[in-house]
Amino acid sequence: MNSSDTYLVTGGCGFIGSSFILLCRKNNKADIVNLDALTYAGNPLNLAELQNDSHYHFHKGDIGDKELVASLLEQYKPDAIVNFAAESHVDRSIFGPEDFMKTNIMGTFHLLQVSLDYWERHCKNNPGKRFRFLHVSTDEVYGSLGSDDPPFQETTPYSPNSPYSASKAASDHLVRAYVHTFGFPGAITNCSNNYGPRQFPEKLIPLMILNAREGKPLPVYGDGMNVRDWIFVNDHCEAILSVLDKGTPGETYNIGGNCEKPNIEIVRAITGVMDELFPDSPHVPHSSLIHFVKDRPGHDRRYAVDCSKITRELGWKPSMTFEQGLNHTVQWYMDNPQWVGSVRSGDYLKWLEKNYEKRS
Ligand code: NAD
Ligand code: TDX
Repeated sequence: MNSSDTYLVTGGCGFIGSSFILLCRKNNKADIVNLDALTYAGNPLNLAELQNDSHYHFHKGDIGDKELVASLLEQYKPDAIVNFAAESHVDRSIFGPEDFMKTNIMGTFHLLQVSLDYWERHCKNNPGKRFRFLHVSTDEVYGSLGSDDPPFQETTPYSPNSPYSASKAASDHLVRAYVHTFGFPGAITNCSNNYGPRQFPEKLIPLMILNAREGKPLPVYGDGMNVRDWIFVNDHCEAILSVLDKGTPGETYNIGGNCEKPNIEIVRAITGVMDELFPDSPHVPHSSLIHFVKDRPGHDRRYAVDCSKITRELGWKPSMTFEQGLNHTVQWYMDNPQWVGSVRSGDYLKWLEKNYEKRS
């Protein structure tokens, strides 16, 4: 891919999509067309700094809207489509799975079908037009590991356990089937837990940062010993760029941070950073705010990702240490009260009430 390329990015107003777009524009990597439905998780403020960038175009809409997607493909003739658009929160998928099926399965299906048509008409028989469809997925499709199991590899059988991960697994299978059946140049990335600036504060790390600052309880599910493999969001975005540039169509690439930690360790690390930043706070030690609450139903015990394939084949590896990444993230939330205010709408407050009332 080169700097005159155009990428159609879906879900670009969300956490990872916005980081990806900012990275692309910062490096003048490609022109960006961002298609986002602006659900509760999509925040135009995430990309406010691009408002005068003539190489960035925003369109509000649904990936399942075939006419709209077809017209965008005709208008912009992108060199790649990067599909971030999804419902992404596991707890929400337990309380209300329908939107997950609509966007993650049917939305991806419609996007694929329209993209296939575009590719067949404009790229397939045109040696001058290199095209990629990159589907951004999750390590959760592989299910849950025991404490002694080896990390997930690309060949690990799918075994999704939540409505969220089942919907992502279904979308991965659709991409795979379009590659196999039609020779469509799709690739899939399965990444572990991201953290960093602009993550919606329903997810563990930003929720704990904001609650700790405000002296609210820090709700740890179950015994706090569920393990996740944490990656700083920019490392994930760099990995996606390397798959777009150097990846082989039809392949799957696992992406991870080589950073397995139990949840309680993450929460304690956050309270430690808060103690250092705010030694005069009445909530010191912030660890006194930790509360163990009722577990998530079907809570996967452990995720760990073997990302040796992308390192070996494409030369990517994570660069941010957890300590650096966490300090940077906490500081970002402290420095951006306007952003925090903007996402704490009525919907967010209703969600907190619904989720955490059931756990107390
Ligand atoms: P997010 O919830 O922060 O953002 C999702 C974005 O998609 C929002 O901007 C939303 O408005 C948009 N969207 C939702 N439905 C849409 C639709 N029908 N049409 C168009 N846009 C729509 O999610 P995120 O954390 O940035 O995750 C992005 C992608 O990465 C998802 O596919 C997710 O499954 C995957 N992923 C996330 C993580 C993680 O730790 N957050 C890890 C691995 C993979
Ligand atoms: O209040 C909480 N307390 C708590 O103990 C919350 C919100 C979470 N947790 C636990 C549940 C998980 O074990 O922390 C861990 C992380 O939870 P989430 O931030 O909800 O992430 P997770 O369920 O692991 O899924 C995330 O990583 C993979 C993303 O939300 C997915 O989109 C991605 O695919």
